[in-house]
Amino acid sequence: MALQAAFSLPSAISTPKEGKCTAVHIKETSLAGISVRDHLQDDLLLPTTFAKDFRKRGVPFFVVRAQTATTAPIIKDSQPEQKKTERQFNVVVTGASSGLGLATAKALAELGNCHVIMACRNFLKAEKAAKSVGIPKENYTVMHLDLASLESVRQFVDNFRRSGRPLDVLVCNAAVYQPTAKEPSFTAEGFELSVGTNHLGHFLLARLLLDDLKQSDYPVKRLIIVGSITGNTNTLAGNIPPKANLGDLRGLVGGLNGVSSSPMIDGGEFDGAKAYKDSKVCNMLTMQEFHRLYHEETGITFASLYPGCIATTGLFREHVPLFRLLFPPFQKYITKGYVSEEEAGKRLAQVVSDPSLEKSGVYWSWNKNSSSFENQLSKEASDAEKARKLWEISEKLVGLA
Ligand code: LMG
Ligand code: NDP
Ligand code: PMR
Repeated sequence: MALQAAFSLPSAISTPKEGKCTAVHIKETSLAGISVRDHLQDDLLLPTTFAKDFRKRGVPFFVVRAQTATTAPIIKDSQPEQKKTERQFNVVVTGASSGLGLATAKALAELGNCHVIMACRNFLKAEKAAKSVGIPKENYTVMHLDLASLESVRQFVDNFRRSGRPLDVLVCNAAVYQPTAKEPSFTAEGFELSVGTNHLGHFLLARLLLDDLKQSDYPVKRLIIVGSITGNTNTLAGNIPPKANLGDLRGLVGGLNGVSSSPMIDGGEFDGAKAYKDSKVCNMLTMQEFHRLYHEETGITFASLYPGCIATTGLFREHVPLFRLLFPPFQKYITKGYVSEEEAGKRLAQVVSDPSLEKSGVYWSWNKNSSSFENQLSKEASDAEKARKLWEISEKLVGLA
């Protein structure tokens, strides 16, 4: 309830009028003990210089503090002259045609001054999805990206650069999950599909776009890679078999091709559910290696997150029908780990632009009150040596080394 109340306040949300402000207005509201205020004394809540800098420069953001749901103060002190020249805040979201990616695109567009580049494999589906959730035309562009093809990743980067838009935030969100596949399938370059798409495609994309992020002159520069609880064996969910385990990475070294090497990172027999969980471990390790190598030098924030169990998304499309039927009520009423797509999208949107979530190298999670906190990763998902090895092998596989 508190979780819903924190963000599902459509009637209390109004979009800013042209030229006036860039953040979301939330009227005086109190729900389930949660107070959401319009004229928030934000300087009490945020590191002051930081918050002021954000406001002056017109960065749209959500603010959520421990035990209290709040929303971004309105930018009142911006000069009108500044407004005229202020550019949109540009965020690339992969896999924005459904589920979490689409909900995030919607939440970002609602901030007002944000332009979402929806990087999707199915152009028409993405266009329809954007329209169906009511994202205004001026707040999004669909660009083709098939993460299961490294050629397509390179093509996307070229197209994006040709668009002339600066890049402020990259969100690596897309994923495939094949829990019922008996045999592996492969990407264009012959990597097992789940790790090939979820990890290697994103690895190349993020590496190539790092230069663009570096060039951003916005106060917010972030690279976010979506992780998950199921890749973390320090949790109950991460202990449901098959468990993630990258082993000594021998299958990855061999190229995951299922011919001269195993299609699995650890060199074992193919298991689609495990391959997905392994890919999420790769996502979380990659974020940490980016942080270690580039945070200090570039000032870019690198982060990962577990948005909650969004049991209704297309991720489970290949699962057996009985699972798809029982999984949402199971998560809602038994584990209580369920979150709606809308709520999860708002969480990811916070990681994109909220100044209080600026810290780099963090794996964010949310508690029952929908307050964000820095979560602990499992031993394997925080193994610095494995992160380094994964980075080096991945570089070779995607042709960067
Ligand atoms: C596996 O199959 C594959 O076998 C494996 O290879 C891999 O691909 C894996 O991670 C992917 O998927 C999935 C699934 C098939 O198998 C399982 O999940 C095994 C466990 C199922 C056992 C169910 C018992 C669960 C006990 C939960 C807690 C106890 C609750 C007690 C009930 C109290 C009621 C008040 O199986 C299925 O497809 C069906 C299983 C669906 C999984 C979701 C669990 C549902 C549990 C029942 C929930 C009922 C919800 C009702 C809510 C109403 C409450 C008021
Ligand atoms: P969805 O299936 O709804 O969304 C996945 C998106 O990825 C879709 O837009 C899909 O495109 C896109 N995609 C798949 N393959 C490719 C590809 N080759 N190239 C480009 N895009 C591709 O699932 P979710 O929204 O649930 O998943 C989003 C993220 O959230 C994933 O990273 C997942 O691991 C993570 N996550 C999800 C949880 C959940 O409970 N659902 C829990 C924790 C993390 P298309 O629409 O064309 O199929
Ligand atoms: Mg899991 C607190 C308990 C919890 C949470 C938060 C999740 C999240 N799951 C929990 C518990 C359990 N799950 C239990 C007790 C079971 C046995 C019945 C169980 C089973 C289960 C299955 C079969 N759960 C699953 C599956 C999947 O196929 C999903 C998966 O592993 O995808 C890789 C899944 C998930 N459980 C979650 C989350 C978030 C998922 C979705 C996948 C993800 O993106 O990580």
